[in-house]
Amino acid sequence: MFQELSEKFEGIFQQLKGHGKISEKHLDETMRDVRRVLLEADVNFKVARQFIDEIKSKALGANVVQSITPAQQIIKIVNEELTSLMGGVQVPLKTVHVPPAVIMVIGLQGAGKTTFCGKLALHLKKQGKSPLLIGADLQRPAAVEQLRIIGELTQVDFYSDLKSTPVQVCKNGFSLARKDGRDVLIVDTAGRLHIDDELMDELISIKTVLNPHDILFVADGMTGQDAVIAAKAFLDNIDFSGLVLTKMDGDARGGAALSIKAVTGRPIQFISTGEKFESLEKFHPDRMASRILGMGDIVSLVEKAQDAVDLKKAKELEKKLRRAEFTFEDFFEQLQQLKKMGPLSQIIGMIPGINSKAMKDVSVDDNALVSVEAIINSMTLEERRQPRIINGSRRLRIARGSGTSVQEINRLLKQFFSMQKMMKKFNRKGMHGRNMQFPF
Ligand SMILES: Nc1nc2c(ncn2[C@@H]2O[C@H](COP(=O)(O)OP(=O)(O)O)[C@@H](O)[C@H]2O)c(=O)[nH]1
Ligand SMILES: [Mg+2]
Repeated sequence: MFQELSEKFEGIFQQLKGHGKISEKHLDETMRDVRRVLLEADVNFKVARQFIDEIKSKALGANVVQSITPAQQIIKIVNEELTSLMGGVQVPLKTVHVPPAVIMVIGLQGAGKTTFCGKLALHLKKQGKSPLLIGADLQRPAAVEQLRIIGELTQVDFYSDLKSTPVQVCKNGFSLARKDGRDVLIVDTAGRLHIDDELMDELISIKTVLNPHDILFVADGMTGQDAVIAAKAFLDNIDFSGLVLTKMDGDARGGAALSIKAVTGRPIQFISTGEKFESLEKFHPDRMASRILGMGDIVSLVEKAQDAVDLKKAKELEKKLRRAEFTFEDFFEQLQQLKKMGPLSQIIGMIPGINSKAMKDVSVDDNALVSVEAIINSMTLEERRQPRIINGSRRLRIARGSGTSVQEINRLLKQFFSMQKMMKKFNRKGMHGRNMQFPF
């Protein structure tokens, strides 16, 4: 996420770090660089100017110029200002005393509304809620079908009626939710390529009948200032309560994330980071600022892991490791857990100390994982439990079955055995994760 932006900030700070003390002129130059970087990331120019002024006055106030660690101080100030620019704190969905909570999802066509509805439903389901998805985008039958399938995949109930009107579908959906004792209603609405009055009228009438607790505007994070302009135009018609930025896994430059709160006055509440239903994160301005400045985001990483990893299984695995019985079966299990956390490249980007520049040369190959998985899939249970029995003819069979080569099997086995050996060593010396290497 925001790799280019991170790299440029790193470059600026690197230069600063080379100086024991900095002059006011140097500070000015640095701030000019920061401003340029922001504009290149497609940050609204007024927002960028204000941001720079703020940092400058803070830096002068803190006497950074006199200080012996000016770089650290400036980074700290930039970090704080970025955090406050993006809203300061995480804003949760409303707490509702009389269920169902009604969440209306709006935005332009293709922004990612329908996908987000599914992600949010799954997210809330994991928290023990019982959501109902309402398909109120009746423009195209395909839109309703898309949400129905999403409901099926996420195992969340869905209601719509192509023969009806959006307002009527919402009314019926609301009664249905009441009747079934649902606590959340997620309403997917129609979008357009451009804002038009007809759409606004439709959304306003839905808003009027449902009186939603939260109205979330979904913005395509890849489109930079266009997303900000669209958000502002929607806001003038429909007073939405919060924002969702999607497609943050792509080459989003950061412009939308950095300016949309300042321009609309509405907080970013979620970001969507992929096409998988699990790729949804609550938006934390402080963590995002740290990520942008290349300081990593250990908190989100740990949360992701806790979310994905089955604690009981992890305990069992730990026991096995201690007894050095680690097999391909366990390894396969681990792979699945790792996969649930999202693409490796994303996970690694959250680790502090791994800056984006260093990452550029390391190719984190999710495909490598795929072929390791295919290889293990092609093993029999016996082979997974006792990899020692995998002889030449078995290797050939596994290679054919997994669409890989015998060389690849050899490599994996070799790495696996050395990993197993290491595990044994751990047990003798006690568990410490250093030198622990996975065979990919
Ligand atoms: N890479 C990526 N693609 C996304 C994300 N969210 C949605 N999409 C894709 O964007 C396209 C439009 O999404 P959709 O939910 O149908 O948009 P809608 O028209 O606003 O309902 C689909 O191909 C989605 O798979 C995301 O966070 N990352
Ligand atoms: Mg849609």
